[in-house]
This record gives sequence, C-alpha cells and structure tokens, in this order.
Amino acid sequence: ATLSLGMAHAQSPELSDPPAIEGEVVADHGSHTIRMGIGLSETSPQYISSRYFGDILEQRTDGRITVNVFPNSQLGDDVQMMEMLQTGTLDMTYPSSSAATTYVSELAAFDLPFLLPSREAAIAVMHSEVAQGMLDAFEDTGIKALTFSENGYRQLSNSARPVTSPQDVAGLDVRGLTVRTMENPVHLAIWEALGANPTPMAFGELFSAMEQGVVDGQENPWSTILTSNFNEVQDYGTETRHVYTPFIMMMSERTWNRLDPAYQALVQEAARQSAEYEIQLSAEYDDWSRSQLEERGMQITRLDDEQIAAFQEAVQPVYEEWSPRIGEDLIAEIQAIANAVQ
Ligand code: TK8
Repeated sequence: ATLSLGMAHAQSPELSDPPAIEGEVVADHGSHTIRMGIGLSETSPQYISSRYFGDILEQRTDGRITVNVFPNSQLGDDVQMMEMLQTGTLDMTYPSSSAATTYVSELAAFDLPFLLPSREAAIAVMHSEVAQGMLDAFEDTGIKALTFSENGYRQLSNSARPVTSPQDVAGLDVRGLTVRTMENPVHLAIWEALGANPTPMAFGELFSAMEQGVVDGQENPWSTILTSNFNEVQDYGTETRHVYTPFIMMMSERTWNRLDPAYQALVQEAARQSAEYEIQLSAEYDDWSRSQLEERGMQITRLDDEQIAAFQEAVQPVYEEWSPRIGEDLIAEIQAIANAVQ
C-alpha cells in the first residue's frame, strides 16, 4: 500500500480507497498514543483499514490521539498480543476470532465448516445481537472487544499436489498433507476429518515452516495468501471456502479506561467505520488476489458443486462432535440469521 499524508490507500486502482473522514473535532480530553499490533502485512486490508482507523482518530481529535500500527506479527502472534492487552503492555490488536475462543467459547461457532453460505450472510451475523453478545462477553477478560470485520473465506494451499477432493488431502497412494491450522480445536478437527495431518501453529511462524517443508499446506483467504507472499512457497490452491473467519478489533481494558467517555465513543465509532471499510476492501481483495496469484503462477483449482459436497460430507463429524459443545441453540440462531439473507 502507498501511504501518503498518513492516509492509507489500497494498492491497486481496482480497490477502493477509504471514505473521506467526516465529523467535527472532539473537544480536548488529553493526548494518547495507541500502539496496535496485527498479524498481516502492510499490503493487507487489515493493515490498510487499521491505518484508516488511526487517521479517523487523528483527524477527529486534531492530532491528540495517534495510532501506530505494527504489522507482520512483529509484536507477537494473535495469542501473545491478546495476553499483552490483558497485562496492558499493548493497547490494541486484531486477531482472528478463532484465536479468541479460549476467552469467549461461543466464537467457535464461526469455526464450523461451511456454516456461512455467503459474505452477505456472514455480514448479517457479524452485525447481529448474537455477535454483539460475543463481543460483550469479553467484559471480564481485560479486553474491550470493539467490532468484527472480515478475515474472510479460507482456501487451502499446498506445495505437494493439486487437490480436488478429500482423498487428495488424505493422499491414499501418497502420505496425507501436513496442513498448518490456527491454534483452534475445531480447525484441528476439520483437517483430521479430511485426512490431513493438522499442525497448529502461530501465523508468524507459517511462512518459514512452509519454506522449510515442515508443513505442506495451510488455509487462509486469497488476500492473505497474496499479501503474505505464500505463493512463493505454495504452488497449488484449492477454492474450498471451508470456513468464514471474522477478525475482532480489540483494545486493552486499561487503555480503554484511560480514555474520557467522549474519546471512548469516538474510538467505538472509528472502529465501526474502519471495519465497514475493511469488509468492503476485503471483499474486493478476494477475487483480485486470486487472479493476482494465478498471474504469479499459482495453480488454483475451483471446485464444482459435487466436489464441494464431498468436502461438506467429509467434515460432518465435526458438527456431531462440536455442535453440542458450542451450543445447538446458538448455532441454530446463527443459521436462522444467515438463511434470512436473500
Ligand atoms: C493474523 C491471523 C491470520 C489467521 C491465521 O493475525 O492465523 O491463519 O487467519 O490471519 O489471525
């Protein structure tokens, strides 16, 4: 991304720039410098929208609040940075919801495979009362969860072979793929059900693990595969769209409590505005990244309905094991919201 005047810009004319910042300057309630750590790179929608979040706060406080965004997991991985929020050694971070299920177990609903049939359904769920309840449930953890946004539909990539079926993952005549997963039990169960050797690992360690052949594959949205240059060590992609993962923008409770209520309201508003832009940009990045990856030589397999059905069939045991543990009523409520979206 080219960052001019501190303003974040998407890296291609096909991708939207942030909306103009509106609203009057909030009265002076002191000055704050906010340090924010994220896992993705400076070309990702997550980083571009986090800079936009900072630009809103800076403009609406006449420079009294500034946000320094540290990308590429340089301050730690999702789990470490959430712990740093609890101790107050970091002000903000932006993990996948999957990394936060130890704090709010209901978030694991988002990890169920093929639960959300479309981005519109996912957005409706993230904007629902049910989702707000999950953000509120961070209350006693030392973390103020501000808003959901889009990490996106996860796709399989690997360095061994084209994959069009669970049999290709399991490797009936060759060994099963070793697939890195997030440190999340439902994701482990998904790739076990598909016959892989799942290896949970922090995102920051993933590129070198693939480069050294410690893992054959991983699964993330196309925009992450592109903006983290995974195509340099992964030749094959498969459009599985097996899970839609949200991000959660969060602030240390200690930082939040140092802010005057007027600043708190502004932070909450800026989080929502930047999340809205992030979702739009992430949606634009999805197809654009896939075509960029193909242009750079990644062989991407698209699956037809029958091939998708084979993956959905293979991961049914994950629902049998995890629906009771996550909560059948919660899952039914989420599915009702998703199905109500035309
Ligand atoms: C980035 C992570 C990443 C996630 C993963 O902080 O670990 O694969 O999808 O994007 O949250």
